[in-house]
Amino acid sequence: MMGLALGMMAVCRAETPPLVPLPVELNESEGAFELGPETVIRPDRTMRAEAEILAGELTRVLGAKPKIVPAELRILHPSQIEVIVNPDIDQPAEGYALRISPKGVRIVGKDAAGAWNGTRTLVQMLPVEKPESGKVELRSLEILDHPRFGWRGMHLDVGRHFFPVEDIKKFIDWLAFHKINTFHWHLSEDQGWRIEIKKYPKLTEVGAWRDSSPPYGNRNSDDGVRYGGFYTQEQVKDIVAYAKARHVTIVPEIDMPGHMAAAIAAYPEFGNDDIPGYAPKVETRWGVHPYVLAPTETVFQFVDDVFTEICALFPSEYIHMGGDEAPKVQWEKSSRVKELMKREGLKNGHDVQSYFVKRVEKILEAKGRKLIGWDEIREGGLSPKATVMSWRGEAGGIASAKEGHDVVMASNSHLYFDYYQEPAAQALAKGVEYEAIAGFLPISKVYGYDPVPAALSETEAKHILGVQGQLWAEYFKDYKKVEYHAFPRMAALAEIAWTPLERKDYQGFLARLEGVMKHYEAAGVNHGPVYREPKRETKDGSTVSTSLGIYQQFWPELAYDGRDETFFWADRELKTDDHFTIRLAKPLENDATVTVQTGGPASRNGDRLENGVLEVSTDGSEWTKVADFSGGKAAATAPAGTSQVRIRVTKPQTNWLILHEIRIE
Ligand code: TNX
Repeated sequence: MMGLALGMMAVCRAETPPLVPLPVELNESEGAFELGPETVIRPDRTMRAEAEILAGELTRVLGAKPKIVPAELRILHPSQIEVIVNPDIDQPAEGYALRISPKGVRIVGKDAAGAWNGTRTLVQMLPVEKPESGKVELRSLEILDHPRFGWRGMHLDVGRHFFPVEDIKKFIDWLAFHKINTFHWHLSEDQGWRIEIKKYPKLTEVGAWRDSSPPYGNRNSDDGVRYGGFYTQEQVKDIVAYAKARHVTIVPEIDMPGHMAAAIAAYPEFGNDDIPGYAPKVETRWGVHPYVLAPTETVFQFVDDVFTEICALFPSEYIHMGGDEAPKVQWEKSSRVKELMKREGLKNGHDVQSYFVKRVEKILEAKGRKLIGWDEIREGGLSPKATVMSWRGEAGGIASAKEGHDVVMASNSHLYFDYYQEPAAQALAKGVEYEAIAGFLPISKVYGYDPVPAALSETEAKHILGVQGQLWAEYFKDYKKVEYHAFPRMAALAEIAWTPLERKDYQGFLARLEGVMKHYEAAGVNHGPVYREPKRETKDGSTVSTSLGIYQQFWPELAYDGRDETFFWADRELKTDDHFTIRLAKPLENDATVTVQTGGPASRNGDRLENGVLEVSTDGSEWTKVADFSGGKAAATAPAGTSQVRIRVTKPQTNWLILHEIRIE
């Protein structure tokens, strides 16, 4: 009887549906709605297109496409999903109310974006495949929801590598899935110009192609393979429409005056062609390159022309002008720039950068658009209306907000998804194609980020438009690798961008993420691991100590935690008598075999112990050698009564030390 009651409780226990981002308010109640092939979608006039998308998504789980019946037709339908807009509901922009009751689902948006967001919540609650019964049961509930920030962004660099139209659309689908409403599309780079500009055909004829790229595993070399690609304007229109239908705004970036080598290779007259040794080319290595646009009238005409075409393609309020990493060396050498500096009273390279940015802002303003740029647009003084994307930490964002500028937080410390999501060595142990640019940005760190810096007052904080994740593509040779880096960290981004601070809860997030991962998997998304910090515990309460330092999170306990995948990694060269010691939870009752293995794939088979001994002790003061290390390994019998086992270095070595699971059995 007891057992039965408990069992039923387990079945009925209210579990938060696996929603990421977590809604502002969610209340479950008794009862459920059964979705089946007879269910219809009832959109109002403004939501027909979105209803079509939803119908497509429901097809997967229902086996047939639900009918769409206009909401205005006042026929009562026994099983329906209403999707309507009502500006009078008590929600801010993009907010919505979603109610599930035995009679059906009702989604009411404050605006069309809000109603769309409601459909995304519904989609996250669906099973990932068709249930055998053909019926889907949705627990009765009520959700009231709206975003914390208006700018919930994901960036993607298509300059370093090019991803086909279909992949970009897939990417947009998943932004929408997580209610990320801004896609920052980084379209030009030193290594490739990726968008057709009719007035300047050579931008893509020449600028979209490079002669070589660095291969995985050796960034300072060349594969010698010609590489390139670009989007035609027709394709861009298609993508913009696709995004718009999903309430995702695309903010295009044309990066200038730096990161412009490809365009300058196509049109050398737009660079600083009056300096010695001038020879622009589409770059074949990553990093920061000296080729920057010249601050001349011809170039500002070019910029104006390019933005004319860009603005015709992209309806976004903001246009991104890049502005990052523009070296000043060429300007300093150019006599043309020197003349300009004299004429305009510019003292140095930063002043020239500022002059450049202000000219671009005028160009965009004349087209009715707002300028946004990376935090280097602050150099030499920021133009009054510019919005700043803070990437070099939070400093540029804080300073800009204090001066009254709008800001999007995109800090490389917490939001660069091109960085490793697990310790680099662990990733590289899987293969050279897991190489990433740098860093260590586990999902927990993304989740822990608050886009509003503590240094801002409440008024200043109003200038934080939102937050954005970055996907620089140097080490993304294909879209599968993009997915590997984007997911699941994008889920954490979504939650910090949407969910109220006080509702954030990492353990709850991880639990909900499991449901989200099922969606990724069913759709074939090549997501990365949910990196969990290893527990710093031995397998049985034994204690370990070492004279060596610890590299990253490769704790000593990991060499005796009962798991083969984890290991200890020292952080320096070895000296004679450095040691690693296990004090056993209780002395051995019988003789046991001890095996130790050092080195391994994480350090490409380096970091073995070259000269050392394995020793045992009953009291920790008298030690008996039981084996020498050979080939990085040692094995021996430890007699009954042994209470401590240690590895001792007998000759210095420059390699560090990796210590795999020590077996005593
Ligand atoms: C810095 S972020 C860059 C990019 C690189 C990125 C690599 C920024 C505005 N500039 O050009 O791809 O680092 O993480």
